Amino acid sequence: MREHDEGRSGRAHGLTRRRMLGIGGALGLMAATGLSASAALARRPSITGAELRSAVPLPPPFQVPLPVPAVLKPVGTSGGGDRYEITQREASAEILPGVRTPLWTYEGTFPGPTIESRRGRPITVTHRNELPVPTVVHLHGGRTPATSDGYPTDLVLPEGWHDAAMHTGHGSAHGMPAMRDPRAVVTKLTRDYTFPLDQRPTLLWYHDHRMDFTAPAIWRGLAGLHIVRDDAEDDLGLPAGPRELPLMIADRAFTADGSLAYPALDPTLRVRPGVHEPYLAGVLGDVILVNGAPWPVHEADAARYRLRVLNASNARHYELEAVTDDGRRLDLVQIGADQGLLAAPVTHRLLPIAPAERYDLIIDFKGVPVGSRVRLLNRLGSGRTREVMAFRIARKASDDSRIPRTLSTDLPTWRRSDAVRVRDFSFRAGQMHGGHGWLIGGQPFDPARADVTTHLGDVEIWRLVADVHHPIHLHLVGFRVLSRSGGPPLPYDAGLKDTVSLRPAESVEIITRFDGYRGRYLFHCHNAEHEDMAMMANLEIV
Ligand SMILES: [Cu+2]
Repeated sequence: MREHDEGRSGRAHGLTRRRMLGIGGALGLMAATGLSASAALARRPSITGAELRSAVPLPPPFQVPLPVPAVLKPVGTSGGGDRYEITQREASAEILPGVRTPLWTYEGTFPGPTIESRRGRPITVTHRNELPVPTVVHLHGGRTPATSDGYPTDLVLPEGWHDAAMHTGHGSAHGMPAMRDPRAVVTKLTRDYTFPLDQRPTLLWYHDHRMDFTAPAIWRGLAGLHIVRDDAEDDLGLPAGPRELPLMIADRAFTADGSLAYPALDPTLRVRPGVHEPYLAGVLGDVILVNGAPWPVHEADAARYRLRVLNASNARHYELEAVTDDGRRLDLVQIGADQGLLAAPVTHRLLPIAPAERYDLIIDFKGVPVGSRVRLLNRLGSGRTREVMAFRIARKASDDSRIPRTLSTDLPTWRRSDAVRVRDFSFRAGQMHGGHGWLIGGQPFDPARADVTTHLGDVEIWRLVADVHHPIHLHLVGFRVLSRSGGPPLPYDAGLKDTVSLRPAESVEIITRFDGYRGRYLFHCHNAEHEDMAMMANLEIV
């Protein structure tokens, strides 16, 4: 049976000019120049957010070597699984040459250490919070029981944290009522997160997901990679070892003393959430980091490389291209999406990537002259933000890697007729308790409200519509993109996704099956500032 859920209807209608003015940042500026909303949207603004400018001298591009985050070693093995320990603590790092930058870190580094796991082999990660604020860990893209999924109120409190501070703090910036959540499971100092990892191999990432404060916590450094592997993927013959590189791309800005700049209303991140007015649509930096290094360079063989790209930026979108010194664009051969291998490779010349999306790419440096460079550029940037990183081709080399024509045969094949329900959700700016908010279906996030209740195993179609850019992420499940604005999906929508990029005024249909575990999960915008300003909703699987 097919039922249409109109409960949180999000019918597409044009943005009003008033609403455009209300959201600040780039779009506010556009509205102020007198463009009508429709003209503004016709221009498809490339950014949603406002850019901070660094107050320190920035290094020239392509000088700092590309770091590759260390792989974390398990501290033990028990019951067929591995145990890890991560301490969340303050540290400082030399991100810009000659400049010390204080950070909040997992294990003292940014990015945090990479966890490498095997499909179906469970792991437990004990996180210990030595930071001055509560934290929550979410494994993005993980098929994780709700108790370990990092619900935003499942806080790990630091030593000496008083509940009073927490409860007066929640939501005060936007006048929200204090969000006491009776279902929250709060722990003191440590928490064991258990990940069964019974899922397709892919690049996941873990990051902070604390209620109201996710954006500044990620910005300060609380993000790391997690790679799930399996035998079938190992046997494909893809580039491996030193020719497989994870690339965590994130923009940041720096103050005169070398600290990370961030327009928090409360720089202690203890009490009052939110950012200053010009940044309500998102915080962008003017320095592009890859694996924590500014515009790095990597010495490469003239051979195929597997690039596992994550956009870990709070709000910045990129449109990536790989350009040789003589102006040739190299193919970006996509072999995987957020949730693992595609059925077959898809070749791109330009690849848009929204916050939290991942692409698994093959790039072939064979034929690029030794001593020359291939620059990874961002077509949506301007000035220094047009550059991302470079590969310097250091030597000729043999290459026995391959790109099989069939990469996987286990992608879900849900059809429209499989869906038992269709739901509509709008993602739009709006008023929230007298202030600015980002709303789903016209409502700000409330842990106590059941937004979506579905049955384990149900297939549903969701129709998502946006005002400005909103990368929409579902916890627990992967989904497939069915359509964009009534037309077919775009080439980069292939495969199984967990985050879909809604562009201004766009509508997207996705289809998924809610399987895995019962419990309380989330879906939300992964523009981290939007997420902190209430663009989240509950997904209850019963
Ligand atoms: Cu958003």
